[in-house]
Amino acid sequence: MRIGIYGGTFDPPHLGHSSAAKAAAEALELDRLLLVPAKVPPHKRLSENSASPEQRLEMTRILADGLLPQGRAQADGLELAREGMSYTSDTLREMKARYPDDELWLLMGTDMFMTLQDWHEPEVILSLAGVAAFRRSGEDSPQAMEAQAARLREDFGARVRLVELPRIREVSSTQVRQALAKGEAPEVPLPVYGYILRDQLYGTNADLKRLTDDELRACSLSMVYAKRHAHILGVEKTAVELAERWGADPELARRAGILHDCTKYLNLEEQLQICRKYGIVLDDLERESAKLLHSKTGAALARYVYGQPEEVYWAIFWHTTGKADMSLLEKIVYLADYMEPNRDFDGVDKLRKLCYTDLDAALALGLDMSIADLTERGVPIHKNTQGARDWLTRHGKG
Ligand code: DGI
Ligand code: FE
Ligand code: FE
Repeated sequence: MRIGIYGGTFDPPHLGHSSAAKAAAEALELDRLLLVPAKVPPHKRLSENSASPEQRLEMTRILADGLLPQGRAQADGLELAREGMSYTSDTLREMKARYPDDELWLLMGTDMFMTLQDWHEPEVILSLAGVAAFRRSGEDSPQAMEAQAARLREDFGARVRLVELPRIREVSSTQVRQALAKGEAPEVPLPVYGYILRDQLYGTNADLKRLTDDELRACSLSMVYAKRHAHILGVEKTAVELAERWGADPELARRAGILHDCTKYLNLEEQLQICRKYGIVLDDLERESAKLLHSKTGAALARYVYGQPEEVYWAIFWHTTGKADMSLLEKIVYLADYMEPNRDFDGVDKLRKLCYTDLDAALALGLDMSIADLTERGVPIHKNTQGARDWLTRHGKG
C-alpha cells in the first residue's frame, strides 16, 4: 500500500489543504491519506478563541471525510496523543511500526520543503518516507524546488516527487481566521465552517438561533457524514419546490429540509440522552431504534439549539413515520425526504409526479411503499406509520 501523510496545525483546515491533498493523492496514486494535526505547544495557542487540539482533530476529520473516494482519506490523532515534544521523525517511526510493509510519503508545501534538512533527524525522516512537495503560492519558484529536491536526493538519498497542483489555492489558516473574525466567508469546506460556527471558534461568536440559511446548512452538514450531504441538499431543494407548489412557507420548508437528518449519526445512547434532556416521551419500539429517534432529536435541536419555530419542529419530528392528520409542511418534508433527486428505487418516478399533482395520494403511496418495504425486511411497523396510512383511508384520501 502507498500511504500519504500530511501534517499541519490545521487551525483550521482549509480549501488549500483539501485541494493539495487531492492532487497529491492522485499524482502519487495513494491508497490511503492520513491527515495528521500537529501538536501546538500551549504557549503558541493564538487566543482564547483559538481551537483546542480536539477541535483541530475534529475539523480535520470533517475535512478528510469524503475527500477521497472509498474513505481513503482519514484524520489521525497520533501526534496529539503523544507526550512531550512532537517530531516528524517520531511520527514516521510510529507509522513505520504500524505499516511495516507499506510505502510512506510525506506531503508538504514549499515552505516546509525548503527547510527539510534543518528539521529534527532529517536522515530518519528521509529514510522512512518519500517526500511529495507542492507549491503553496504561484510565487514559489519551481527552480528553487528542483534545486532543493536535487540536494535532498544527493545528501540523504531521499525519494522526492514535486507535485504540480492543477490550481494553486493561495489560502492560509491565518487568512481564514482573519476572515472569520470579520464575519467574511472563509475558504474552508462548508462542513468545517459549520463546525467553527457551532463551537464559536476564532471569534465567530455566532448566535445559533439566528443563523442565515447558508450558516444553518453549514452547521447541519458538519453534523453528518459526507455521504449524507447530497441527500440533505436534495431534501432542502425538493421541500422548497413542494412548498411553492402547494402554498406552504418555502423558508420553513427549507429550514426543515436542511436540519431534518442532523442527528442521523448519533448513536442510540446519544439519542436517548437528547430525548431525556428535552422531555421527549418514547414508546418501546422507539427506545430501541436510533432510526426512529433521529427525527425526534433532530426536531429538538432544530428548535432548542437552532431556534426554529414549531412548524419546523413538527415537520422534522414526523419526517420518518408520519402520523394521523399531518399538516401541509409535515407532508412536504416527509415526501421530500422520500423522493428527493438522489433517491432511487422502483416506483420513485411515479411518486415524484404524484407529489406535484395530488399530495395526499402521494403520501398514501409513500406510506404504502414504506410499509411494504419494512414488512419485507421484517421490521415492525410503528403505530404512527400505520396511523398516518389509516387516517388517509378513513378520510377518503387514498
Ligand atoms: O433518515 P432517512 O434515511 O433520510 O429516512 P427516514 O427518516 O425516513 O428514516 C428511514 C429509516 O427509518 C429506515 O431505516 C426505516 C426506519 N423506519 C421508518 N418507518 C419505520 C421505521 N422503522 C420502524 N421500525 N418502523 C417504522 O414504521
Ligand atoms: Fe431521516
Ligand atoms: Fe432524510
